[in-house]
Amino acid sequence: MRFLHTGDWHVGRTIRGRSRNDEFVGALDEVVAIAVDQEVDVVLLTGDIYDKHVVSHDADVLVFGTLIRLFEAGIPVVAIPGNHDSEARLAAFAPLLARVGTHIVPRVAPPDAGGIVTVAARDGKQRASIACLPFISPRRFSGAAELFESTSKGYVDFDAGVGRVLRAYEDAWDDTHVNIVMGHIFVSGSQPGGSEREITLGADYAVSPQQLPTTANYIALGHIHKPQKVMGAAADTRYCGSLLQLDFGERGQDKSVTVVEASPGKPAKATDIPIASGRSLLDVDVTIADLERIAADVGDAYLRVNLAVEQATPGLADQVRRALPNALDVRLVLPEQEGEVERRSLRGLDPRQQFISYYQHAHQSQPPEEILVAFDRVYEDVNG
Ligand SMILES: [Mn+2]
Repeated sequence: MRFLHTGDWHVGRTIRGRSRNDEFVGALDEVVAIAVDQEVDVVLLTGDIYDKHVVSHDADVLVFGTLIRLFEAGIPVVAIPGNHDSEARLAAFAPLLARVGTHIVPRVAPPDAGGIVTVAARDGKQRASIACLPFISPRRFSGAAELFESTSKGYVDFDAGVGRVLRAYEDAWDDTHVNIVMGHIFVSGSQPGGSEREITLGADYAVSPQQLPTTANYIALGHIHKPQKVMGAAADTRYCGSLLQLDFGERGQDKSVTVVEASPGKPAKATDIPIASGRSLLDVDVTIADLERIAADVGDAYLRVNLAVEQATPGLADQVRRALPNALDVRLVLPEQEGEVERRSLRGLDPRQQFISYYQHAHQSQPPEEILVAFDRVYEDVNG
């Protein structure tokens, strides 16, 4: 059987207030075209379908339209929520979408209560048993009693608890089927793409590769935005990555979907197929004299501009934006002063690391855990 593994669509995501709807339209056109060209039997949609719990009409139009086009092409979809999706909203839509071939598993469920979705190949000869592991917050997973125990016990239990769920799926599998796991989880050892929510990549959300079923023909994961094969897992386990470079942390990353050929009892063969519709996100170092030349080079890329000047004068950022209409951030780089090297090196860090660095500088000590928790909460609120 052939599967198309895609996820982390984040439909509805904007960048610095600019809509990316056109890019999503292009990328999802590509996804549908690849599914049709490759004659896949099933699309595995591994969570973070939407970017936010509260969804814009444009985002719904695009997601529903994509699912209907796949249905009309005779290709069923199996989908799970990610941490960006409202599982309650997807649960509400599930019975409707089931009528158009999209099977959503909104919550973790035992194998015989909807946790495993069985799909037939289009030639009717083979069947796939797809075990679904939607995003689960460890806080909910651990159960109320364990909220009173130490944090370390909490995350050991999350890892072991996910392992128990996966073993229950494995026990229910039929070895004449193609057996697949799809999950929205962070497997320890994988490399973040740079714009996932940091808070969901911590140790308490990690699942160790040893917990993943060894008898799976393929394990399709969402959550990490950089496409990659997961090391240390017995079965072929991959993150398909996001469809667009969603933020500057993902600049320079090639985006793709994964097409998987799998048969019962045989290793799968996975191939990444590029998705080209998204604009590039670029960091550029310029002077005022360079602006014209850079404008000709960068095409429609979104830019983070570091403008080197002798001194800060009013209107510089406007001058950059006139020459480079896609400059989203403009930062002035003044001649090296004390502290400048340190400030410059901050640019390579993600926001959480920048905050830690700021805190260390301001307080001459490490930020306490509760401050970091508060930072994560505020950052998550601001970033939706
Ligand atoms: Mn995501």
